[in-house]
Parts: sequence; structure tokens; C-alpha cells
Amino acid sequence: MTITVLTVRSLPLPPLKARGEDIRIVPLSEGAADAEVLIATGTDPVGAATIAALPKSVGLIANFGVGTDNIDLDAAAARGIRVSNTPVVTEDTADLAFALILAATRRIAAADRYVRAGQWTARAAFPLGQRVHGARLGIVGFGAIGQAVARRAAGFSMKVSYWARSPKDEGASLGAAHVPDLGELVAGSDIVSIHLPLTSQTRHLFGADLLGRFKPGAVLVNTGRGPLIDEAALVTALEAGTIGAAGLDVFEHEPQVDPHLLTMDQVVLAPHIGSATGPCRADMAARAIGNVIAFLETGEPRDRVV
Ligand code: 8YV
Repeated sequence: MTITVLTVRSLPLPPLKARGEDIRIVPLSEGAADAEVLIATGTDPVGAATIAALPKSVGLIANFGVGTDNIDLDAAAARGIRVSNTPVVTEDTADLAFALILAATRRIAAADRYVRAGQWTARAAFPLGQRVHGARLGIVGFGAIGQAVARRAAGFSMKVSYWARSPKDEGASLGAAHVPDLGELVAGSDIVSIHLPLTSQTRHLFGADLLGRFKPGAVLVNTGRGPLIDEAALVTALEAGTIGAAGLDVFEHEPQVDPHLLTMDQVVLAPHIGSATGPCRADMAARAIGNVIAFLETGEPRDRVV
């Protein structure tokens, strides 16, 4: 006997066993009437139609990623299918957020292009950047990743505020002030870093109205999800200089990037690499596999989302 697990894409998984039986990995496109689990990744949409077409025997969608916005959670819940995630990307994503804060404020990508293009001459003056240490950092979303960014900001003597629905106990120990009004938070920040999940409530939260409330010339960093920002409105704000610079790891229509952003020297771009370190990807794989095996053996994954 073998246990069948479907995957949305081919993943480098080691030989696996559960209930003393071998696990057979089958691509979703091939299907398998007896499959018990579907392994998904954050970049593959698992919508209502895909969920409706899953064999009745599937009881878990194990996502490879902490965000589960790629999965129609209501459709999964309606069919009694559990969904799990891999909440082990916190520190690596916070590292990348901080890298983008530094890169956008100090114009690192533009500086690199400038040197490579031979523009550095005795008379040339590279445009000045913005100061990071001591700056006001507004963290939007104060879950594990937002808090990890606040810890890093302490080393740069930044004045940290955060927006979350309610104050968090960790705020006091991290020296971060809760600001209940998002418009007020962005208006008082030199740098804003986004760490929210993508839901129907947070989609396009950063639209023209909110972007218009930023401090003139402020820096915006997004390592959360692209559709949290109305990308066209961001382009307009960057062109007008109301947002001074941006560091973006995620985009509204990944892997497509608004062509205007590609031409802007004040924007630093990364291809959704928040978790892209060897150790983090290994941790994610171990956690996703752990969820699959726990579900197969006990009926519950370790990191259940719904
Ligand atoms: C993943 C991420 O790389 O964990 C997440 O939510 O955004 C990334 O760490 C992405 O989901 C691809 O699986």
C-alpha cells in the first residue's frame, strides 16, 4: 500500500513515509482518485475550481509558504479540507525588508549601476540619499515579521511605530508605539514597511488616498504581498515625488512588473525573495512535510490555518 500526495509543481522532496507506508508524490495535473493531501506553493493559485475538482479523499492542502492568499480558504473550509502553512520565514523576510530599507534610502541599486556604467568621475556627484539611523519607521502589520523588523530597527536607533487593529504586548518590549490610525502612521513616518497578509480587506489598502497621506519624499518598502498596494497609484506617487523611494519584493501582477517601475532609479526591485535563502527554504520544506505527515497520522496538521 502507498499513500498518495498531489503537488501543484514538482518539488525536490525526499522519500517520505507515514503510517508505516511509502508516500507516492503525483503531479496535480495527473490526478489520483485516492490522494489524501495536496502540496501547494505560494506562487500557484489554488482557486475554488481546483478545490472542487480535488478527489473526495483530499483532507489537507499543505502550503509551502506562510501566506495562504493563493488558496481559496472559504472553498477549502466548505469542503472540510484543512489548510496549513509554514510559519518559518519570519527572520529571513525581516532581513530582506531591512535590506530593502537600506537599499532604497541609500540608493544602493542606483549606486551600483552608476559605478558599473563608469559614471563615477572626479567631478561627478551621486545624488544624496536619506538617513536611516534615527529615522521614524512605520510598520504596517505587527505580527511575527513586523516585530522582527522592529527588533532590527532598534539597532539603528529608529523611532518605531506600528499599525495593527489592536495594541500588541510585544510593542512595549520592542519600544514600538501603537498608532491606531493608518493614515496617521504613514503621515508620521520617514520609512513605511508593509507586513500584512493579503485578504479581501487589505487588497489595495495602499491606494491613492493613503499614498497621498505619506510624508513628502517618504520611503515605502513592501515584502508582504503585491496587491496590498495599488501599483498604478504607487507609480503616480513616485512620479510626483510624493513617495520618494521604494523597495519592492512583491508586485501586483507577479511576475509582471509595471514597466514604469523598471525605469525608476529611486525604486529597488527584487523577485519575491523574502524566503529565498538555503536554510529558510530547507526549514519551509521540513515544516510543510511535517504538516503532511502529522495530518496523515493524526488527522491534524501542525500549522493549521483553516
Ligand atoms: C514563499 C512567501 O517563497 O512564505 C510566503 O508567504 O511569500 C514566500 O516565503 C512563496 O510563498 C512561494 O512559495
